[in-house]
Amino acid sequence: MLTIQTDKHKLRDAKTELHGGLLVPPFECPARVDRILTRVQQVNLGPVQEPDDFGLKPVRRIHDGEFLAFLAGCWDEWQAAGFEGEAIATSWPARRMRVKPPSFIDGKIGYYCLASETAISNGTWEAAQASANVALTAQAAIAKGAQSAFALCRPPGHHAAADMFGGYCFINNAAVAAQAFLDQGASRVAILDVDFHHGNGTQDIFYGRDDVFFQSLHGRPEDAFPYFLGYADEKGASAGEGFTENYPLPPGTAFDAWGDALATSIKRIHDYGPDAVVISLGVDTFKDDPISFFKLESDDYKTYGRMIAGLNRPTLFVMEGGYAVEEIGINAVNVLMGYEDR
Ligand code: 5XA
Ligand code: ZN
Repeated sequence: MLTIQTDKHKLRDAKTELHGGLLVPPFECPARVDRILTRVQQVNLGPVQEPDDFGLKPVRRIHDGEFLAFLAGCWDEWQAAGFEGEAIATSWPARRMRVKPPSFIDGKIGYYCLASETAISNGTWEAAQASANVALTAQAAIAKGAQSAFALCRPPGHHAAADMFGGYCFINNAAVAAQAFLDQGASRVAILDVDFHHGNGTQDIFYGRDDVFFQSLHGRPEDAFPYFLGYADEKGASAGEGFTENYPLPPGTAFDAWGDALATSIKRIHDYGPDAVVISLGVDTFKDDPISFFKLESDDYKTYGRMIAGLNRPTLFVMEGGYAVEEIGINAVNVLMGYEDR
């Protein structure tokens, strides 16, 4: 399987994450990609290539222009305001307030942010664009005839909505790639999000549409980030009614129950008959993940890679979360090896 990767991910190197009331080193760190890449090479998964530059046109198909301008200027505006730390939102348009972007960066960042763990710093915007290019290059390889490809994206994307960042995400790489399939002639695309966290951004982007079938298996919102979306009764709206399906699962879920939910989801995707499948591949479902509560074992990743292969559709794997850095390479690449039945 072809892997697309760039060292530009290292430009995303925030030093702080707001976690448990403390500013700690971010869980979403450059070492994650280094470990996965090492494993890709160890098992000879296939060639590793640099991404092409697609510019912002395909990104604008998904994201709001004002939001992208905010991301591009945020760090400079934050510094110009004289703040000493990294850019972190502290105020939001909460219930019964005016949902209107302020001019001053301290307010503007709250308008465009969905969760304050994610700091913006020097290089964040460049890395986010490079990550989208990784997804688009892998998508292009499939459009040219490859049966599968691995977009080793960092930063991840599935929490990013059309006009919101957070949960370590800025540009929704999976959504941008899905839209590219459609723009190049596909009529239906399925997105299967197997990250521990609900893909709220992806759901929100496609909620009113019937050309993208969105499925997410995740920690139930009563207990897990992003908390405010991902219930089983969210099924899409207007033309999108019936094209979103959520599988919220409780703390302690191991592969028996998780795999059952996946089998149901795969059957639903099979019945939909997509031209292409995009997998939002997060491995924070692992039993030792430091910020999640599922109990998958390393071998389970191979098993479910095989299950995904059973769909027999062109499949783009887009890297999302996973913070057990020691095992992230084994777990992520196990999915890809399972898919290839190795
Ligand atoms: O998939 N999303 C993540 O892994 C980010 C979770 C952020 C929790 N504050
Ligand atoms: Zn996650």
